[in-house]
Amino acid sequence: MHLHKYEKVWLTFGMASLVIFLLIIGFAAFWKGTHPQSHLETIDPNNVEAHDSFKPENLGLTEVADGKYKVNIVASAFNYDFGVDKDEKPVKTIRVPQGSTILFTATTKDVVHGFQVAGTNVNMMLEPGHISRFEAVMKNKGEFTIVCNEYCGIGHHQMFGKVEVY
Ligand SMILES: [Cu+2]
Repeated sequence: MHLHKYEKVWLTFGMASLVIFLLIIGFAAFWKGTHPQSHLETIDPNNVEAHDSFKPENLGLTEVADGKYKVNIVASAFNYDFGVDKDEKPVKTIRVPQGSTILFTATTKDVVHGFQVAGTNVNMMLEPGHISRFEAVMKNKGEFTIVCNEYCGIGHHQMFGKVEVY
């Protein structure tokens, strides 16, 4: 079978691109730990408080065992609700020691939001009617900004928070 020179060039280019893309996906998934969140549970977006995890007193950080934490979050335009501190001020920073395991459980009351902890492998999509869960180990010390990476409206840039690993 005769292959034209340009055909060979394009075939090689196509196959090389495929291999490169698969390597990038493999690197992100197996080395960097980037995985989609669990989306199996559903919830009524108009009544998220009915779910135990999203009752106002259960929001934010809770230590469940030594080095194991859970963080419950309700997202809405344009805020992440991590509950309130002892002075009734909204919590914006989650503090955990290095090496902690955190189970993030989040949902949204209105539109699709993102929940990314920049610099870690935590990156969830929050969809109305679904509960997103993702467990991550905080391997590195530092301050990691929580950002919404799904454009959700005019106040999108005001959705933020922080994870501080000490
Ligand atoms: Cu947003």
